[in-house]
Amino acid sequence: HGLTTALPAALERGEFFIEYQPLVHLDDGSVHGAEALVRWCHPQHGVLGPDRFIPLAENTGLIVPLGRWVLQEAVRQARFWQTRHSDGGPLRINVNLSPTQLHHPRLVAETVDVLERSGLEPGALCLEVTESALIGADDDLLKPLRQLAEMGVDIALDDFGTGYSNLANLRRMPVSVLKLDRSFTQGMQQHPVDPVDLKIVEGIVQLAHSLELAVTVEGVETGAQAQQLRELGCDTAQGWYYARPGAPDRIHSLVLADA
Ligand code: G
Ligand code: G
Ligand code: MN
Ligand code: NA
Repeated sequence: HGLTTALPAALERGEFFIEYQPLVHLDDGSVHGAEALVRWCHPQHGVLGPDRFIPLAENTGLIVPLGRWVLQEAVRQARFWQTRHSDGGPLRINVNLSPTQLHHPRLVAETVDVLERSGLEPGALCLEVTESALIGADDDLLKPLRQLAEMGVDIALDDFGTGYSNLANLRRMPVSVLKLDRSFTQGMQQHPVDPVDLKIVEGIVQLAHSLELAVTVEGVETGAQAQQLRELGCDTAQGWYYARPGAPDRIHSLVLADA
């Protein structure tokens, strides 16, 4: 595959960049943080989304240096936003971790290093891990996440509801946020909303809150969905209704608009 062989040189040449999508508090729409979403500005094919190259990077192991770059860059950016807001702001940064990164022996050491060098407090970082990456996870896999969580880093279970994880398993996972998959939010767009869909989301939110997990909803595209999800007790949201992924300056202006 041409894209696969081009990956290492692309990283060296600085062809990757990050877009940021805000996460907002559902109650008042204020900015809570942003998720870092990597893109590849390919010299021939133009801008490629992560779905086009993350799986290739996973297969070849290039995800490790690429993921390290994303983490460094996103943490540096978050620290920059914080210093530009006079109050130092609670702005948080979410970074996706792929399964290979999760298995990498230096994940904890490198994350600590990136945080220390940037000056960002660990509590401002949230690492997103997909539900499927943690299915059947044993202690060896959970240990680094536990160490990060003990330092104050938030761990979010991404795409929640699409995997097959046993809900009871959540108790032994060092997770503090559930990111409800976009498919649930899409269900909120039907008129009328299927009452069973409502019950399912309501149940997940109650369970999450009883385990002291926060609930973020993805893919909010309309005000009606936002209202519905707010009534169901979700905490934070992300989606085109608030903002599409975009350049870092966009986040800065959204935060300033709140202030
Ligand atoms: O923007 P969207 O097409 O931007 O993202 C698609 C998917 O790619 C999402 O599920 C997201 O979790 C994943 N993704 C985006 N950026 C990264 C990244 O830096 N690392 C990993 N592992 N996944 C990412
Ligand atoms: O981490 P992950 O799967 O969740 O990344 C989020 C993905 O969802 C990215 O591809 C992003 O561009 C996309 N996305 C973000 N907000 C919306 C939205 O409101 N609607 C849809 N359809 N996709 C969204
Ligand atoms: Mn994500
Ligand atoms: Na997701």
